Amino acid sequence: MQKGMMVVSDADITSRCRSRNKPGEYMLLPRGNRVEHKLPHFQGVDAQVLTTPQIGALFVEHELLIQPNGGSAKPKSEDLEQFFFVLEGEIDFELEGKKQKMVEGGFCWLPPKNTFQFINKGDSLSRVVWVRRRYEEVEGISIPDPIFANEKDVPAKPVDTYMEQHLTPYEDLAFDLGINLQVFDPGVYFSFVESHVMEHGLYMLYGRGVYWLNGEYIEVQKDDYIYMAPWCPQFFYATGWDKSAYLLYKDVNRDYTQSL
Ligand code: UGY
Ligand code: MN
Repeated sequence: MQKGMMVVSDADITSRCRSRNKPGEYMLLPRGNRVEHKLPHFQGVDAQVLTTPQIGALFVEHELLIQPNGGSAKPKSEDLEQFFFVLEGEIDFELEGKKQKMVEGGFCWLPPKNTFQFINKGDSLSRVVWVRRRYEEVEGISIPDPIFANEKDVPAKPVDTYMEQHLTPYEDLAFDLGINLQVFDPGVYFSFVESHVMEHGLYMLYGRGVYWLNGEYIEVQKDDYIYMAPWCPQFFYATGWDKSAYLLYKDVNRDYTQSL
């Protein structure tokens, strides 16, 4: 046996695994169950794959683990819109030649075909959530310009029973990619069970709670990831003594006729 290798001392390890995959309903992917991959055009970067079309999703989401001096190997441009959110550490981001430092809580949204690259100039690991989807253009509505900001500067508004920050301003119909940050006081729960066509990619930032998904109760905590399929009935209540919050992807502002 390799020195330092983890020895499973408890035969119940699988019964304690919280990861669940219910195709067509939801998937819970705690941090401890995620595996890492390399991606083309990056160096010093490991990627955890969170959501892909294999599960039926119309978006792709990764967590990027960026070592000091790691980042893009060369400028990158894609036919997709993109959203980056810094969970931990920092990155120096360059968009179309313009430089921006992004620290914890920093985020950016890029329209399709923008050329970007980034590097971690810090001396510790940076963790970044990366969401991509195909932008659905609408006649008469122009594609928005890129956004760079920090969630600390985005106003929180009361929605239902909790506070919500729109990181992409999807009150504007030009956005079809909605990212919001939802913050819950301990004990707060939704006022109704949501069921909607929009998919979710949910990244738990801090705190803990119980998610009710299509009839099942699931405990969730910091660093958990949940994919919710269209129409998955969903309900959250926050537990513990402190606030909890998650970063939430949803598709917005389009009429689902694109694939007819
Ligand atoms: O806006 C939403 O769809 C959001 N409230 N859903 C959720 O948090 N599961
Ligand atoms: Mn929802």
